[in-house]
Amino acid sequence: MNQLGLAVREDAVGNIFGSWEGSEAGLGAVGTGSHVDAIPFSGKYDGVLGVLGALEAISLLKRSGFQPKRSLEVIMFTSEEPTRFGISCLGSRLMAGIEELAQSLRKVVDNQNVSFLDAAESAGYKMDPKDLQSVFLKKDSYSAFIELHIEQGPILEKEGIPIGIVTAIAAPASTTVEFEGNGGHAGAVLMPARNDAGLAAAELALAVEKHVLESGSIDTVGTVGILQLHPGAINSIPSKSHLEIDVRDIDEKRRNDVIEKIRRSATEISKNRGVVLSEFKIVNQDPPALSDQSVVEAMEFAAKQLNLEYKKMISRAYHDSLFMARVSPMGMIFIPCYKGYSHKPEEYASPEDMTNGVKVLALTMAKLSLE
Ligand code: HGY
Ligand code: MN
Ligand code: MN
Ligand code: MN
Repeated sequence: MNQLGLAVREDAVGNIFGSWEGSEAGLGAVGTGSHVDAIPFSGKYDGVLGVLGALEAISLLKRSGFQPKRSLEVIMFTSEEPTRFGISCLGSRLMAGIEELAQSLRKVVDNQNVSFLDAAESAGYKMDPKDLQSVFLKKDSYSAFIELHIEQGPILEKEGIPIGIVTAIAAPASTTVEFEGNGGHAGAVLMPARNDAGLAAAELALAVEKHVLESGSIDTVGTVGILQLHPGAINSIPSKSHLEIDVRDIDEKRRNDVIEKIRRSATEISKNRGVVLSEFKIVNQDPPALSDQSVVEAMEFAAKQLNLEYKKMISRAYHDSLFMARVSPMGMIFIPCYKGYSHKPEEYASPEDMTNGVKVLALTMAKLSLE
């Protein structure tokens, strides 16, 4: 950002902004950006493309002699992927002004009992709890926000289309569940005497799949991505189990119905197996987001100008854009990725596809900057 001559600033939680001041800097800026953090054993394009690609788009506009009217801003968001403190997209959720999150971050601890405030301080972000509210964006800070991202699905590659224009982002939700039983010796406790918390978790994991499939829509998806057993020894009956369940859909009500069925199954399983359902917590249950028509039109204009075929599509993964949509007109540009792979090391996007994405982003921003 410094090398490009952008004015760099950082907020209390480490969202980083690089601004190219326009001739009418008092107007809402045109923002773009994404994240560079990642889940364990992930790829290197998810998020990173939207940050480095944004810088390249700015560089391209500077090299071509463009003069922005509205300022252009690149944002690198804090903590999109990690859920160390229970919730993803920490930076963008705070920017969107979610008051309950600002309140909960004052006291939340991770599974090692380290508080968010202490963790932030050791990462160089010492703050007073009330600084969390300072991250909230002021009204009309952005007239548009556009995120460039790999598709994370197979459609563009399969159909040989270089650009995806996102019209909506599916609605994610996550839940944590815990069962507790008596545990005991794996040899000495006979089967009729057991209440195995691990088996309760296994049964619930299968119930998640069943309820998701029962929705009857291909758009409903559910995953048990974390399943932990305590004490985690081969010769000990699990006395505690912990599941984290991710459910998504483009239809919010249908997704919520699935979560309700999972809740009922958890209660039923705990009764049948004589274990205690010690937690059923909905961590987040976000609504979907629609792209803004004016941003979609600008992206279509850019793709047409560049002679690039495009397809309108839904984002099934979520992004910082899901939360930016609450405070700014939003749009997203997708590019193909190898076999649709994402959240695994084989993730790949070709230089040619990335170049196309950067060009569409640059032209979209230029157009929106002059409006
Ligand atoms: O999980 C998601 O959709 C995003 O990659 N954080
Ligand atoms: Mn991701
Ligand atoms: Mn991402
Ligand atoms: Mn022993």
